[in-house]
Amino acid sequence: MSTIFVHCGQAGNEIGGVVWRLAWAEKPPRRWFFDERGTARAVFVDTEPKVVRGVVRSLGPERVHPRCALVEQSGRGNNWAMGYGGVDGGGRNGIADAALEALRWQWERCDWCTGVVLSHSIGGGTGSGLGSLLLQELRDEHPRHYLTAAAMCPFAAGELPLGHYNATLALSFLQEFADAIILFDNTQLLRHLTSSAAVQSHAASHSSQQPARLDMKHLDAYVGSGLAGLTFPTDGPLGRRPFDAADLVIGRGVAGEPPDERIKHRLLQLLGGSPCSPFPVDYKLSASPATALPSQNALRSLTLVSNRSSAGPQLEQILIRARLQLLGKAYVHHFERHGVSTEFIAERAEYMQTIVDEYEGCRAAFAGSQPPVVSPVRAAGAAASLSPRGTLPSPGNPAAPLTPSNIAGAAQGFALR
Ligand SMILES: Nc1nc2c(ncn2[C@@H]2O[C@H](COP(=O)(O)OP(=O)(O)OP(=O)(O)O)[C@@H](O)[C@H]2O)c(=O)[nH]1
Ligand SMILES: [Mg+2]
Repeated sequence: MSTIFVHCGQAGNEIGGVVWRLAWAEKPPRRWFFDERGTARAVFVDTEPKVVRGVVRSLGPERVHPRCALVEQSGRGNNWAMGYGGVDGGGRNGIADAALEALRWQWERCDWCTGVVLSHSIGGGTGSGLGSLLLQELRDEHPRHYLTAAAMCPFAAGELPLGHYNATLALSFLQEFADAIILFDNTQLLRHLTSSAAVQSHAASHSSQQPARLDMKHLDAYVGSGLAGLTFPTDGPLGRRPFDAADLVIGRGVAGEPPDERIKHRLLQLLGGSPCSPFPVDYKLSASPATALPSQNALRSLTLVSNRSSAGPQLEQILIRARLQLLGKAYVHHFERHGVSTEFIAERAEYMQTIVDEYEGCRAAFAGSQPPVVSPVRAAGAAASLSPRGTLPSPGNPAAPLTPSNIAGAAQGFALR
């Protein structure tokens, strides 16, 4: 049983590098993640060469199969339309074909593949646009397997002019084609890590240690170890198994130790009850000390992914910014030039609005203690609406349920100890 990873665009590959360094550092190494020759069951793809080459160099070229490290020279100019349609538009997207071919190749070499985990940012061009296309195509090829996206949201200040359009478009595709979305928010991550660094620096002021300076690498380390904590195999009633989208809380630690009731109690306090699930906190334990992630320097760690309505305001902020730009038709010519019309962006924004509204409905119902009507995390095998390759799907197809429930807001809770 294996899971295949695809790392797409700059941020996706930087995070992939962290995940795979942790995978190799585990003792004994997990055979689910590697083929019989010890290379990663992963595809690293970017439209610029630098990051993928750096990641391959740092992991060791023998760890990544040459046909699974795919690069182009041009980049996608922080433009979703170029990532989705290719530089020329018109459905010709050579790197997408190559990535799908590499994924097929990886898939055929697994005895039993549970699905694919995609890591990417949704604010640029490649991770957001190419990532959207890959998910759409993978859903077409594998309607009954889990597709999970670990998506980095752009900084709220909007460091890229097209960032909020890109994020809106990508989120609408993730909602339509993925079974689970793990949202990381750069702004929240930076805030969280800055306050942790402040605490550490306060402690360091009493010692001779210098406080660390925060940069993107710290964000990547945090996200990568969170993703590893979630997606590495655990010991469940069915034996050791890799990640599936049903896991919500994963404890890793000392052999045979039962779940700590105090931690469970604290988690319940933190999360509150859930009107959606009779099991608001579910543990999947890893019984081997080896699975305590080495980067954490701890024998025990707990990874938490919570499916909470708090993802709603996060999505809303992205949407509001995109809609404000759309009102003034700001920058839309960048998309039109590559075959994505203003109407299409408006449609996808409208689609995302329904998700935000559903989250708001959940929050309102929760506040009034009325159990809201939401479906559970979409099960593997749920039908998704499919579009012919290279054509843009129209949103709102009834086959793709408009529920917020497959978007998990993960930013606040990761790696609780
Ligand atoms: N957390 C995190 N975010 C990043 C990283 N690199 C870029 N970002 C964020 O991702 C967005 C830009 O996406 P990139 O991943 O650089 O873009 P890309 O997917 O390579 O697409 P193009 O370069 O436009 O072709 C911005 O919001 C950045 O803040 C990273 O290493 N970690
Ligand atoms: Mg790039």
